[in-house]
Amino acid sequence: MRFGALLLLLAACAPMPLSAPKAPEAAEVRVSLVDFEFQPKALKVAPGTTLVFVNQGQAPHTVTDSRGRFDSGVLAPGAEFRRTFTEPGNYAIYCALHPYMVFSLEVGP
Ligand SMILES: [Cu+2]
Repeated sequence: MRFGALLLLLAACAPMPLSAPKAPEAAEVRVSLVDFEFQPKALKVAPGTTLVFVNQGQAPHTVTDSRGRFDSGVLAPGAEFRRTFTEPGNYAIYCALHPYMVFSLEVGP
C-alpha cells in the first residue's frame, strides 16, 4: 500500500475530521447561594459549561436571569438548579426574592 493511501485510510477511520473544532469539555461548575449572596459573585466559563447552583443557606432563593432567559423558581434550602450555558455572552443573574443578591456570568472562550 502506498503511503498516501495509508494516510487516506487513517483519515477515514478517525472519529472526527481533523479540521473539526474541539468539542467543549462537559464541565460542571458549582455556585453556592448562601444567605444572602452568590459565592462566587462573578465567574467566567467556556461555552457548554453547566452551572450547578446550590442553595446552601437557610432561606429560599432563586436563580433568575435579568433578561428573562431562565428562572429556577424558588429553591428551598438544599435544592439545586442546573443550567448549561451554550450561548456566549454576559449574564446578569439575581435572586428574585432578594434582588441585591447578584451574580455576574461571562460565557466565552
Ligand atoms: Cu435570595
